[in-house]
Amino acid sequence: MPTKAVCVLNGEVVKGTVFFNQADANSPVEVTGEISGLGQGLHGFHVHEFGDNTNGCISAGAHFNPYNKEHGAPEDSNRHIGDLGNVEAGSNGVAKIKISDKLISLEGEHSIIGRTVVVHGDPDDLGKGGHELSKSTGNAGARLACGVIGITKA
Ligand SMILES: [Cu+2]
Ligand SMILES: [Zn+2]
Repeated sequence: MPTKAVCVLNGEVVKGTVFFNQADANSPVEVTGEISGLGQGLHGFHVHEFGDNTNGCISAGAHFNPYNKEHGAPEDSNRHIGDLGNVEAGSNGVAKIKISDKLISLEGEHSIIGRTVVVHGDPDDLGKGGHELSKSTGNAGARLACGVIGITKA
């Protein structure tokens, strides 16, 4: 049975809606949607551990990483489950999201439902930037907007 989830990103300027769709527990998750209010270019895009926004996006904690791996690119085997790479905004500040990811799941022990999507101010260097934060956060900078991933109608 397919599982669907949605996340409304709500920042001061940055807003967006992200949809998650998984045909069954062993299928990749299709991530689609749109984010507006961004600066042109790449912006780190992750699932963070906690569905807690009590103190804004900071309360969402670190990247979702139940296997204690290093930060990486979506195609890397050594990556956090939450590492979805970057979204890219055009000159109009809008990023269209179209990601298919084999590691995140909407079912099972490591489901991302109830966790937080964060979009960042800077590009995620995918662990390869040589910065002291590259292997933990991709040095993606400020948290511009976030929202909790919730179950939606199938
Ligand atoms: Cu992040
Ligand atoms: Zn990460």
